[in-house]
Amino acid sequence: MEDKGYVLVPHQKPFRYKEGKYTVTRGSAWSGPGCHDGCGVLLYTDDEGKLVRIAGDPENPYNQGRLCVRCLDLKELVYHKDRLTYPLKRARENRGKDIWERISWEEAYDLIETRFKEIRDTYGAESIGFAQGTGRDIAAYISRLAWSFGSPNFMSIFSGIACYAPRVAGCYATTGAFWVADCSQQFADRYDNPEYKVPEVVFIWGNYPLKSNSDGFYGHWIIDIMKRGSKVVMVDPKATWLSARSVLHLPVRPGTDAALALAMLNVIITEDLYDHDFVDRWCYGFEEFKQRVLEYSVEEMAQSTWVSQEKIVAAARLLAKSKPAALQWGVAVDMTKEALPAGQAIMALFQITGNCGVPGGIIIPPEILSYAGGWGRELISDEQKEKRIGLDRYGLLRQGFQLAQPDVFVETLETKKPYEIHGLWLQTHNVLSCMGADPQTLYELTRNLDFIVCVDLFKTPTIMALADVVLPAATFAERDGIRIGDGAQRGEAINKAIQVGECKSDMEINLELGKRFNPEGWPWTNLADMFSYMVKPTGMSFPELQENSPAYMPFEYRSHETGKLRGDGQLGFNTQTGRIELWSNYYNDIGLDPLPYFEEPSPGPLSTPELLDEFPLVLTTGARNWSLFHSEHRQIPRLRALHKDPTVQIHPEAAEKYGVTEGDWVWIENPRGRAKRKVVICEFFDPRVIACDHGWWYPEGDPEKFYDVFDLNINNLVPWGQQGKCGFGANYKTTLCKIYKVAEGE
Ligand SMILES: Nc1nc2c(c(=O)[nH]1)N[C@H]1C(S)=C(S)[C@@H](COP(=O)(O)OP(=O)(O)OC[C@H]3O[C@@H](n4cnc5c(=O)[nH]c(N)nc54)[C@H](O)[C@@H]3O)O[C@H]1N2
Ligand SMILES: Nc1nc2c(c(=O)[nH]1)N[C@H]1C(S)=C(S)[C@@H](COP(=O)(O)OP(=O)(O)OC[C@H]3O[C@@H](n4cnc5c(=O)[nH]c(N)nc54)[C@H](O)[C@@H]3O)O[C@H]1N2
Ligand code: SF4
Ligand SMILES: [Mo]
Repeated sequence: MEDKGYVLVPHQKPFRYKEGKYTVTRGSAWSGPGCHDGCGVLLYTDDEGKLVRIAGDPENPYNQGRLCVRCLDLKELVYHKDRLTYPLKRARENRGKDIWERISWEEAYDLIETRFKEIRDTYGAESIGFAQGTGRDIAAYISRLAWSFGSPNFMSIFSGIACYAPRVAGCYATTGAFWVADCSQQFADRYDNPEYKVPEVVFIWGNYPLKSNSDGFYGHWIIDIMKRGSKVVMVDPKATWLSARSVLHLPVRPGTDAALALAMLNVIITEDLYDHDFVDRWCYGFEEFKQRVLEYSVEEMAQSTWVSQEKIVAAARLLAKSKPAALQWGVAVDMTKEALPAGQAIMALFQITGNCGVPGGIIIPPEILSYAGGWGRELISDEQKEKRIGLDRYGLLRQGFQLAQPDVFVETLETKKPYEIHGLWLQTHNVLSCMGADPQTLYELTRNLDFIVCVDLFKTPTIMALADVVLPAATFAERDGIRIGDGAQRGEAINKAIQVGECKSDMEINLELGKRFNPEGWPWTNLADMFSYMVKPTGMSFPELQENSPAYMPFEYRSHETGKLRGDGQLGFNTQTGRIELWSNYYNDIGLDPLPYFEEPSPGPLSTPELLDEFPLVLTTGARNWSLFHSEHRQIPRLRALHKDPTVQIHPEAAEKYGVTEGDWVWIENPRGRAKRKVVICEFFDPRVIACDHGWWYPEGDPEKFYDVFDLNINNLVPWGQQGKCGFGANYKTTLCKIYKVAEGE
């Protein structure tokens, strides 16, 4: 074991030990089922190798022994009768029918190898798309599979890649790095680290961390810092448990976050509350930025955002006067068409107030391995790389982001230009239930493709509708792996405790198939060798990491002052000017507006007032709940009991106005489509706003009706092809709609 300066967490016991009659395996809960975090867990198994109990690992600094309900209930999921436990195939003419044949892994691999190679030989490797969902440990392995096969089209089939990618791409373009709220997550000794300071105030913006634990950020840390004195400001259209405990709640109209941020910037600049020293030394383009910001008056933006002028001014002053102040933001920022400038404006609030790189402010999370760029880029030829869908249209895809642009992919399915798509590899991706916009159109465009493979834990609507071959994936309890995901990365092992059926991990599947597609691209004889290769930067092999997890990377604050952020060792940030670019050279170079701006979401009450008569309500969708991860967990009885049906939350005044009452089944409809929901009356929202949950299908429903997904999916109301100007961002969380009762028999 080579000393690379990593800080290890001392353990009393090896990673696998006996406790009474049980064997305990220490590890990480990442993934499946899905989650962005991968908390430290202890898996208890009995003599027969059965999982009997799961507990949080108190020695793991990340979650410090805590677990949420989805992990606590893992046993029910792992041994569920509907788990996929062996490979399946279905004859091409039976697509859509529940007629499957059990096959061996060998036969499945043979079939996939033969069909994929046929398609590659006939139409080119680019005609197969390799797609994944979120929050499961797959990014590195699926990008490598795609690129080693020769396809540049690695992606999520997700309009505007409207999750995380806009925030990450925007931050990289303007600052050369991504930033996260400092909750001491980068230190093995956490809040006790002598350098750490809790934020005086934390802005929680378009995010509900207690339920979502998003992007490697464990929600409980917010409670931890509140207990240590942090104040909270919530930017959320919804009144919540946290907003009730915050010093300010800004109930922003869905899709208008940029307007709010620009108005706050206006206050901070006009009242001269910004950090002159930081702006002078480390920011570029302040004068132009200031002129732009001054175009957004508090008065006008209050009208756009439905947040009062007093609250906007109070929030701006509180932010500017609190040192340090942190930002914890979420997917609501991405789920509007012009997400990039929205994120740019929100980030600028924390930049011009001097909160970058300071203890308790926003920090650049240490990174062992960059997944955002994918793994295995060297395996695809330059010629194939250039065929990536969307590359010719969007400059942002050229640097850093290696994904195909999904709206252009859908367009390509339809127009067959610049080439035809013939196959799909869908791994951790129930795209017809959850990620895809307009699922019926997506279904029509994919149902006749030559060959489709899905890798999943359960039979989903996507599998029923599209798959020819289905491969059963393992949960985190059933596999080895490494946890190097989002947020502050730590080297952490996922350790196998049990085997269920013939399930294999995604890593094993991709390694075995990868060897068939391109043996040089997958030179490892087994998984441990592959993982050892991947965690080399820690100075440990995989077996060493298993004993020494989690391993924390060396970290320092204000690294821009010590030349650690740039390849050339110069001081400053990793941008063209070495500064944080408030006026972005990068955007300017690729033909985008270099400054942040706000565009009214459309459709919307201010942009399309003519629609208001028929579609009077603003709809936001998809706010997370405790027990369901996207389209998962619907078949797990205890988790489903916490959230039984798809719901619409509506204010009592609005309910009365539109003639619906608690428990009614209703349609939520806009010009694009409609979805069924059950009414929940509450005063969480402005009477002009309603909220629907997402990801719905009924596993108990008819598989040949794709488990009712086309009635239940709220994305029936979301179009393809309305992505932001930069290719990122889409209106998943803002549209206009109406509500009316489902007729009898419907
Ligand atoms: N209207 C609306 N739509 C939304 C959102 C919203 O807020 N509003 N949120 C969006 C966001 S942010 C995202 S990221 C997407 C998510 O969309 P997806 O990530 O596509 O989520 P799922 O539909 O749940 O599909 C994941 C599938 O992977 C399977 N699975 C789980 N773990 C594993 C594993 O380890 N291996 C394998 N092979 N399979 C696994 C699950 O059983 C499930 O069928 O949805 C988006 N959809
Ligand atoms: N339990 C559970 N956890 C999850 C997931 C899950 O499905 N279930 N999904 C995971 C994924 S992929 C993601 S991306 C994250 C997302 O998790 P978060 O980033 O927390 O996003 P949401 O829960 O969709 O929305 C957060 C808050 O934004 C508010 N909101 C809605 N519209 C707007 C708006 O226009 N502006 C602002 N400022 N706020 C708005 C909602 O009311 C909600 O309270 O969660 C991850 N974690
Ligand atoms: S955040 Fe919750 S669901 Fe995710 S790994 Fe941790 S305990 Fe499990
Ligand atoms: Mo997401």
